[in-house]
Amino acid sequence: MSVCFLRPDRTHGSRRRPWLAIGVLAGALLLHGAPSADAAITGLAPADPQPTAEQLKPGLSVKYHYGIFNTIEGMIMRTGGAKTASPGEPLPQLNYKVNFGAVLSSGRQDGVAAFIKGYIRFDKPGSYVFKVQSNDGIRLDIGGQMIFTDPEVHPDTFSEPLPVEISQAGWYPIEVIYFEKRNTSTLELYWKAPGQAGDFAFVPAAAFAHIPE
Ligand SMILES: [Ca+2]
Repeated sequence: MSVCFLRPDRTHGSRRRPWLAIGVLAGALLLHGAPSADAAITGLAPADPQPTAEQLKPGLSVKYHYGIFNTIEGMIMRTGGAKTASPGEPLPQLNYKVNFGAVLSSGRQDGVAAFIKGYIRFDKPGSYVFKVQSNDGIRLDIGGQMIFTDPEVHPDTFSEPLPVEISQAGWYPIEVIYFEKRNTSTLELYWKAPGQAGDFAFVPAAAFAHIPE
């Protein structure tokens, strides 16, 4: 109320603005939180400059932290994130559904957090639709856009189809932050590329690469 007394000319606006602010916030959450099956994600930026064939090695790079985590955010806060993680063997592609087996290339079955990085190649522009299966938490970014997150502990769960509009062919940065708490673990990335026959297929190993640090 003190604002109203000091600036009586703003009284009218101050009655309306909270609703405006709530509307804008709700809109932002909707846009950022859960891409629907209808709304393609746009604005993905290709790597600039594009990596050269000489720089690139197959698969995605991965770094690990070990511990029991409950959320992506909590895990990053507790560990310090990728900067302090230990490098592991690169991942040829994201097709891990290992039941009670070792998580990714860590050699451990539980209590693993992974920071996965590299490039994904879109051979032509157009509409690509991704699908993720995860257990436990995951966040996926491509070309600087968040494509999907399911940041807490959960059993094997498929995402909705995640349509993405690619405006030019080439290599795009990809980042996956993932953790496995206990029991079974799964990390799978599927796509349906433009003109791809049949159902969703794993993003092929040929579409992933990284620059070793
Ligand atoms: Ca699990």
